[in-house]
Amino acid sequence: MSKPNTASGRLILVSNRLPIIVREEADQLSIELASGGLATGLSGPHQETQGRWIGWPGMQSPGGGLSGEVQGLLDKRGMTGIPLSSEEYDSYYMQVANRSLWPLFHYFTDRVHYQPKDWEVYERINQRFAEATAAEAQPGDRVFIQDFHLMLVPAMLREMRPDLSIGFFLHIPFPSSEIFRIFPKRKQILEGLLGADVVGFHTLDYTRHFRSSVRRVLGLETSAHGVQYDGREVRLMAQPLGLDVPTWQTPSTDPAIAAEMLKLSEAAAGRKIVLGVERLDYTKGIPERLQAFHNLLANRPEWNEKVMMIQIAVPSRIEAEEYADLADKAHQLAGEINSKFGQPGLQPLHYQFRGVPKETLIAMYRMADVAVVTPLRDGLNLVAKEYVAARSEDDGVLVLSEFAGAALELGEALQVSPFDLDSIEEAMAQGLEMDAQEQEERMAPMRQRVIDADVHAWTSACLGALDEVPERRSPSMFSGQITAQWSADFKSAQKRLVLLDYDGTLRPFAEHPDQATPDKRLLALLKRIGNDPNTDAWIVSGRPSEFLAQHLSGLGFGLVGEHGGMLRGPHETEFTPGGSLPDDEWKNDVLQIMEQVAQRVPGSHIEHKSMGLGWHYRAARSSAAETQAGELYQHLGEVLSGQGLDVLAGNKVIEVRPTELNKGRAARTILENYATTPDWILAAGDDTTDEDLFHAMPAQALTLLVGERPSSAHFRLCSCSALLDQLERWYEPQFQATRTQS
Ligand code: GDG
Repeated sequence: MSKPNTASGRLILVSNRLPIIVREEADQLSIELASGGLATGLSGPHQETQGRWIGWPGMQSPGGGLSGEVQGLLDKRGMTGIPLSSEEYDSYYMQVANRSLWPLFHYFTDRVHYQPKDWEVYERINQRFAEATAAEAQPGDRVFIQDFHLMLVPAMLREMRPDLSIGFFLHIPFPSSEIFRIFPKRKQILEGLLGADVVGFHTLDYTRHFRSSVRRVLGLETSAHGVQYDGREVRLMAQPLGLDVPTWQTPSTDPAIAAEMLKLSEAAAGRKIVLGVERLDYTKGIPERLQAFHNLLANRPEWNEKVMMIQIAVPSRIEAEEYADLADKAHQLAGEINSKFGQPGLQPLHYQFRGVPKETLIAMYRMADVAVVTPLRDGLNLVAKEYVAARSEDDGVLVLSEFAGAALELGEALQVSPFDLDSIEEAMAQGLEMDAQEQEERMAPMRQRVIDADVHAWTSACLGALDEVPERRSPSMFSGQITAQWSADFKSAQKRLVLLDYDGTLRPFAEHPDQATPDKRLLALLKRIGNDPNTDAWIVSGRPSEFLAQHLSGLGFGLVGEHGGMLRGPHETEFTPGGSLPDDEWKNDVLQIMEQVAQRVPGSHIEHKSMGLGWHYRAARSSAAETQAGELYQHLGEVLSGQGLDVLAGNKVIEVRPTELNKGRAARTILENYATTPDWILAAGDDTTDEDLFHAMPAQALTLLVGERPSSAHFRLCSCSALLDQLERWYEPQFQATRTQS
């Protein structure tokens, strides 16, 4: 009995801006597809699945709607336009996205212009995007939402359409939690993003920052894969965006590129070329770079007539005052460099405050001896990758900021700190002087990497993660026809095997583990199961063996304690180890760490087991307990890595125990005792340690999760008492009698 496998549906893309350019000529509207790596990567699956792309078409809608003509044109291309009035554009896009979230996420906290009234508009527009998506999506569709403009959409959409698989990708950095938690709406942003099933970032650093923000701000538990939230596992992934490589490999014989290369070589007049290209944005480090170029000319006069720099600064968000100030500053510096170091007919700096056509850009990448990409902070940085992809001869030198996400992939670049102007100047000089062999040794591996990890690799990784979502959902309820079928099988079975976890499965959690003893109802039920001649029954628990022996002896059950560490058969009186005992040297170190944390969190306590140690914080009063648990989990994971020990984040407990000993291994030991596998097997459990038990079960077993979370169990019941009700029905004498008669 396996879970339904939902075939991937259509792809619904959601981004602030649609990938189009709307043109109006002689009263005639037309729509052209915009080029760009992201649009190219996503347009394939968009078309193949006959999907939909939802976004703002780029023109302001004073009346609050799009004309039928525009919508008709978009429709033909599988697009849905979201209208924005100029006031909405200003609040949602300029003020919140560009003047609050952009500086915050790039660590420019002093530039954050947060205004509650603008945030309301951001919420409203996110709601508008979510509603349009909910209306568009059919059952089984996958939704992929892009970037920081739409961070509330995942949760809003889930509220309306919990059936959809929802992915989100952040194209800018996710900052350290120390920066992120400054923002007044930090909680709402995290909850918004956690509405997705998969959240993607460019680098592992950003996933780590996100995880620590989630722990710190929302107090949630996180794991290596993601975050447990609202009965779901939100998967986090690090996948840097790639290029549409062929664009940057267009040969130099292309007439437009050839013409541009000729123009450039005339302008260079034999000088080497240093290149900078970006939107004019304060994150990109343009004034710092110009200053470093100034210093190069001032400190190394031998280069004065041998080098020219081209700096393309594409106007961007220029209506905001900080961008206008930046433009002034860059202009002023450019003027200073040329007046100081220029000679008649020979300007050292070609500063262009405008964008250039793609062919010109390719020509510049091909001609530049050194590309200087030195952002102060950048999510990834495509320019660095484009320069590398365009170097078909494996020559040229890339100077790259260590604060760009792309630095992790482009390790052979000359990496610099953009805050250290001397290091930029030094790298520029080193690049200008580098011999051909070293250039190739550095460029060739980078180029291969950029070619391999292209935009299609990014798309298939992101969509692949979305495809897995249906399998990661909570199991479906154990009810109706399914229960009836398993009940019929129960009756006809000759030999049954029942494996039950204890805490959270048979007995709800109490504030302190010692208080969670079995009550009369549970004892009566267990006795009935244990006495059934057709049933072999086991408790498979994380509890110390002493607790199990004290409270669950004499019921006819076999007992497994310490997550499989200790076993005692139904007719035995002593526990034996579930495997070879590892040495105990690690325990003192772990105990010391746990004691420090326990001291800080009143009400928490440490549990000693023969195989492991656990720090319990269910009874902790301090709201910092979750944060401490997260820190402890991470710290122990790092300290103990490679020692054959597992660190488990259970239900309000962090445990350390030998990897080799788990409930799955204990279950396999039990199963090995049968010459013929029992014909009716039940395994029930609630927390992640029970997943080992579920995995160890043969395919025909019934695996039941108590509670709601993603699990490999076949079905779920909502509570301990629902499980007890079901077991009582199966093991009541009347039910047994029907079996005997039949
Ligand atoms: C954000 C993140 C992340 C630039 N000038 C011209 C021109 N460009 C093109 C480049 C490149 C793109 O613009 C810029 O991309 P970046 O990645 O460098 O930077 P952002 O715009 O800040 O992008 C960034 C990116 O999202 C993707 O996830 O890498 O970290 O900040 O493709 O070629 N194109 C043309 N003329 C120009 O003058 N034709």
